[in-house]
Amino acid sequence: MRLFDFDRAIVREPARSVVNGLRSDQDAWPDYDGIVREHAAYIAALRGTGLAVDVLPPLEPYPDSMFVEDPALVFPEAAILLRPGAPSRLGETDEMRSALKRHFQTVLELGNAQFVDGGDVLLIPDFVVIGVSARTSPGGAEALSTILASLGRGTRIVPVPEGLLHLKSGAALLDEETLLATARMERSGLFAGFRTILVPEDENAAANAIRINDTVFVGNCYPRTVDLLAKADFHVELLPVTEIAKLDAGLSCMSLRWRAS
Ligand code: CIR
Repeated sequence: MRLFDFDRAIVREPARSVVNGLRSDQDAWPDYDGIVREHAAYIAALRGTGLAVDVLPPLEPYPDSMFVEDPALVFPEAAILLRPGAPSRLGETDEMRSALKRHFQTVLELGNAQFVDGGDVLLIPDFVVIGVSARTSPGGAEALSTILASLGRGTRIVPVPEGLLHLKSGAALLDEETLLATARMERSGLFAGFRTILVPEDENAAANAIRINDTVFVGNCYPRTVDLLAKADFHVELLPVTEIAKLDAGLSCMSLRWRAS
């Protein structure tokens, strides 16, 4: 089974409050209807690759709760409830618990007083990379590393390069030996030894792509990245991301994906 072979996903519908989600550009106001359309296209794409998608209801008190990748991590053998590092998102953990218990026999939890965002966790062959960022504390990374060791999974803890919200804002796994990454991520040397396809500097946000089974999904406003991937023989499909990008979000953050059977 490859790391990007999945048959299940969890997503959460955007709440109306999503327009008040966290963002670095306070002048970028996302449009609610546009976000709903982008989210619907995303769910259809996941289903199109054969995934059974559990769609959770919107949560008005949590504007960023449609970004389900951050409060949890999922593996075939277990799920882990995390603690997002932004105070406005911490309550998303409790809201995710029952969904995880429906799907997983084993649901582990990060200890109190530490923080990890799932966006800072990247699975690559042989180990799990955990980025320390403004959202993921060093203690959180250590606590997660201990939990993953109990599941037999090795980890590497790395600093997330400055200017990136999350580790996966700057890198995505394309296949067992290839990453899609920003130049800044490449320069950091964190993934030395991996074949890397670099996104052009003016398309940095394209690096938050997702490989699901035989398809690489990329945002539809990054034509040069799409060309590079097509030339490298990846089967690429485009998804609309203009509105969610205003919330510093990309494709990985809208789902939890795993292989159940
Ligand atoms: C946030 O700042 O938390 C949200 N507006 C965006 C979260 C994106 N999550 C991700 O890339 N894993």
